[in-house]
Amino acid sequence: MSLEKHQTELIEHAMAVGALKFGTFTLKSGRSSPYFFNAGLLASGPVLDTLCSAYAATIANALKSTPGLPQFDVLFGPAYKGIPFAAGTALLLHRDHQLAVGFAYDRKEAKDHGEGGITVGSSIRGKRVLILDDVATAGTAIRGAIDTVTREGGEVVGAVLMLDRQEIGRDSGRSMVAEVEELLGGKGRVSTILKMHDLMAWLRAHGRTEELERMQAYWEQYGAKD
Ligand code: OMP
Repeated sequence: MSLEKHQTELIEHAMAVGALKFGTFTLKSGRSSPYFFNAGLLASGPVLDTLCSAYAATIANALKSTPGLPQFDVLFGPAYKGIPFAAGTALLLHRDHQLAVGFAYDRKEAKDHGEGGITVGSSIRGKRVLILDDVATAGTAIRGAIDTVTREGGEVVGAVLMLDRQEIGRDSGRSMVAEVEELLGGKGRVSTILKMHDLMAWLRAHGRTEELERMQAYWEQYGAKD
């Protein structure tokens, strides 16, 4: 499996800033993982450029594929980490891919004065919305974002993720992606910049055998096989 340029750039830049680490980490699920990707550390102009360029390229490719992402009006980045990522990606979709879309995000706490409401930015009511999220493991965080958009009157037509850890979803014993795609109307509705297997391909290409073996063992235990 060969990686695309934007995938390699994201892996290497994320490692350089300490956002992607190999070692031993405890996840939200309680699983002990041989790697962890903390998107909150992608926090400088250069690394934001790398990440948002990768999101924009992934979205542009997925819009042209079959089955792929449907057309959408607004990119929704859940608070907090998704806010700068959605803004940066909307900018690059316009500048590099000639796609004009709005961006929006939620507040963690609803505001009861001024303009009120829980979403900020472009209106999502009655709009086709693409959710942009960072890491998905069992799919709990992405489901929360889908609920928020739906409650505010938007139609979630798809999602784009920075990293799909390729683990089993919350509900059915199938992969997280299969569960979320079903929720959103079918195959192709979830696109990702990187999957766990892309990280493994990078480790293999760089001769990092010990880390690769630990990743393989984790995948055999917790990976989604569908
Ligand atoms: P789910 O909600 O189960 O899909 O897990 C996604 C969340 O797990 C992310 O929003 C993070 O809070 C956290 N996480 C990471 O950020 N990076 C990882 O590599 C792994 C996790 C995790 O705990 O599973």
